[in-house]
Amino acid sequence: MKKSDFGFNTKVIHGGQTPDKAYGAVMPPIYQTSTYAQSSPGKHKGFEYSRSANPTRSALENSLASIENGAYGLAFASGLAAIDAVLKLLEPGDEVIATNDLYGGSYRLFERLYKKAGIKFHYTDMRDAGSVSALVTTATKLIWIETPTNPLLNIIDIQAVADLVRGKSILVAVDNTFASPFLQLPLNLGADIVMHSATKYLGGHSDVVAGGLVVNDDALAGKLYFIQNASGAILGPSDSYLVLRGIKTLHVRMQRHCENAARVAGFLKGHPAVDVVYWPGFEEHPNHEIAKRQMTDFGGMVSFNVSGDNYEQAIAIVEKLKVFTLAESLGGVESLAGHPASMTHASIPKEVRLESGIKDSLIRLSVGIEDSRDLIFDLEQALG
Ligand code: P1T
Repeated sequence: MKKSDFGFNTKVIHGGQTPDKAYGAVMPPIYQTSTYAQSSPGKHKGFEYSRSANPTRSALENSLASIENGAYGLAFASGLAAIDAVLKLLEPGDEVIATNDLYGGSYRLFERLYKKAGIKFHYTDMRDAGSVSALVTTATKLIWIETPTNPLLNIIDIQAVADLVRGKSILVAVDNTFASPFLQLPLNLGADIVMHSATKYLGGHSDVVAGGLVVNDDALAGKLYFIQNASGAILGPSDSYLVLRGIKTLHVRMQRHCENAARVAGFLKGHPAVDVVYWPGFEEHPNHEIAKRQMTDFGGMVSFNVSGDNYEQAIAIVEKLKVFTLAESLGGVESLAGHPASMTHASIPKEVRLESGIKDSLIRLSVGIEDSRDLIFDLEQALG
């Protein structure tokens, strides 16, 4: 049996991994070294300098490729460093079409750094995949999809978008941070690049900041590897180890995240202090059918607007939570709550944010893997 034929639960543990060559260590040692001895100039055992490659990082990169059903993985110092590497593929004058509801830091990177490098960004509501067509020009080089989106958990049909631009020399990149490969495999759906903030579900324990890219195409992998080495935003060996260790339990954590999120979403729906609940598992979620088709479950994130669109009330609620910690980030074992307008999405101008539907009364929950009963009690007392 080829390793690529393994099921997902086997891949997260064994995919791309071999016992260490020196002593058979089952987990890759943390090769905390910057350089490697050469017996003669250019004669070495496959590693020269740790910016170019490091065995612990390579183990993680092989794991990333395996779990995303890709051929090549690359690990970066953060999710944003991974996005930055993708944008460095572009030339001045190139155009990008991105989803209008996306992580504030991605928007900031696009608008504040790459716009001045001569890249043009168009934002559109990709819940209707057709909205992409009207924006495609001969200058379009990249489609940037986030699904489920951060923070409104909109669902974008990856295959439909990929089909629209097939054969047009336009790269389709999917930020798979919110879903993780346990829920969705963008490369199988026609995407060219999968990106991760491995800080989130892949790492899974809120103890590391990391990013990753996975691709299939040899030439694209070569260009990204060149950028990774030339720009140098690589993930260090200790952090690579932490992400690799996190990945080994991704499947069991994700099951519990999904179960708990379903219970939390069900509790919030119909609560008098809550207006809209955003969770793709609801049948009335606008793209529920697409979520059912392209994902294996509905994820661990739930967002909601406080009744009456009341900003002060939203702040009071997040301040009162005791089991949920008020903090940026998501995807760790512990439950977190965030207020996107003032935290993760504060770098998006208010009018742009409101246009995408991210109100000041929005609360975002990263539902952890605690007892769901305790999470619901906590929300009940805070909403009460
Ligand atoms: O934080 P970093 O590892 O650089 O990843 C950036 C990033 C990229 N894409 C998505 C969808 C993200 O959610 C993030 C980081 N997001 C948060 C810190 C947050 O709380 O939403």
